[in-house]
Amino acid sequence: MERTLVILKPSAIERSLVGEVVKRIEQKGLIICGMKMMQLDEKILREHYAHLVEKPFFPMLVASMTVCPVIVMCLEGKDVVEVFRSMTGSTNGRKAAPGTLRGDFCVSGQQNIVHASDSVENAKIEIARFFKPDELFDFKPRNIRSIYADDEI
Ligand code: IDP
Ligand code: MG
Repeated sequence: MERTLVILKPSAIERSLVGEVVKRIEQKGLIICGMKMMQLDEKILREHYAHLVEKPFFPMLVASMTVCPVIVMCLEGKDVVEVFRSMTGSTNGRKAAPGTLRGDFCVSGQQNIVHASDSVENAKIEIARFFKPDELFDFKPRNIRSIYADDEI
């Protein structure tokens, strides 16, 4: 099944929103196949946010992403990249729809609590950037047939 990368950003850690985000992931029926705390640095952020390195706000973004450790998660599910992007909502929390993580828990364009991979291709690259193979677990919960129909898995 498809996988995606999630980062619980320092804005989630410092505001004690880890449980809220994990709760929604579990309630939705997504499988957590990897999860760890780590301290990011500028080197990894220059890779992860390569599309933003030239933006004037990039130094501020690096500062905000390194202020404390983050929690990285790998999620698994059918179409999980699209599913979790829609649960995340628009980049700017002030514009994100109510019911999404950003729409419900933040009001900032930068301090927006979660990162979610934006394509299947990028998800593969991002998962390999943040996880070693032996930190990911290939298992299915025993109630998987209550989560998906037989022809969906
Ligand atoms: P995304 O997180 O919704 O995929 P991206 O455009 O990939 O959005 O930007 C990555 C992150 O960079 C955002 O989540 C946000 O934290 C930060 N960011 C994006 N645009 C701005 C901006 O205009 N000002 C400050 N921070 C920004
Ligand atoms: Mg992005």
